[in-house]
Amino acid sequence: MKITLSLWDIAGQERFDFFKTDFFNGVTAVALVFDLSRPDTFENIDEYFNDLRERSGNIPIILVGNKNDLKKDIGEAISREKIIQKVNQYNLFEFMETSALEHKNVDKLFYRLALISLLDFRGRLGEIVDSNHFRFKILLVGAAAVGKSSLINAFVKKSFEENYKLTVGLDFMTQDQEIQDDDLPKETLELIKKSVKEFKKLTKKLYKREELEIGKISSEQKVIQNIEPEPIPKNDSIVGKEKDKKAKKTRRYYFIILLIIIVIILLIYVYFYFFR
Ligand SMILES: Nc1nc2c(ncn2[C@@H]2O[C@H](COP(=O)(O)OP(=O)(O)O)[C@@H](O)[C@H]2O)c(=O)[nH]1
Ligand SMILES: [Mg+2]
Repeated sequence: MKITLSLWDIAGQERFDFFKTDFFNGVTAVALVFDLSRPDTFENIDEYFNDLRERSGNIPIILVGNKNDLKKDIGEAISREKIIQKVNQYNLFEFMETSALEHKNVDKLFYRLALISLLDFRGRLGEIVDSNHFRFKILLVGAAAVGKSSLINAFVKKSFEENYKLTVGLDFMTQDQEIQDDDLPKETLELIKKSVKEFKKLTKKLYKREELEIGKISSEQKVIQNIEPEPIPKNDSIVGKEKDKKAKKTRRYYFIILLIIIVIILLIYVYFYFFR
């Protein structure tokens, strides 16, 4: 089964801005990444988790402890118990240690992300490319400099950069991944097959409807002839016209008042002249 992974990587600093956006729409699985050498990035997990649940419901999440290679120098900065407790507390799919530097568990991580997307298959529009080809949107979240971009780079480009390059806003890459049917439970395969069938039916219907609607249009209507330049309005825009109308109205108003005043003065004059 071919899976095309769309990998979305966000800048950790922009958590608040990012969680307000639409980037969560259609996400099928998330890697929640922290740095095994920096406990503060692990403490952050709760905030990310809550935001994720709020925005994406119960999509599967893999907890990732990156920079496993540093362990041999600094030892275990975050206790195993604490990590396991977090996995249980939040019902995360699993925990995995990785090293983008040494390319440890990198391919496995993305394989698992593709796999859990299939396990949690919801057959949303856009996920099914073909009966044997699916497209999933994977998101990597976590604090700044935990190695999100490095993990994606290691997986897609098989390379690693020492120099820290800040991700600005959002980065996006795609990569194909083969998944063995044997790795999926029978029920999941059945569900996927059923979804594909329904999806095909639905697209057929949509096509038919489109054909019907297009069929209604007469052939003359379909041809747009006589393409002429549209008249360019003079400098008087709509706003200008509105202003003109208003000015005219006030002018008329002042004229009527002036007329009334003249008439009154005239009447007073006539009164004094003839009756006194
Ligand atoms: N030792 C070690 N350093 C890493 C690893 N992954 C990333 N880094 C380094 O950590 C820094 C931040 O990585 P980056 O991928 O940009 O983090 P992001 O902000 O989460 O995208 C960079 O200097 C990387 O070279 C790793 O597995 N081991
Ligand atoms: Mg980055």
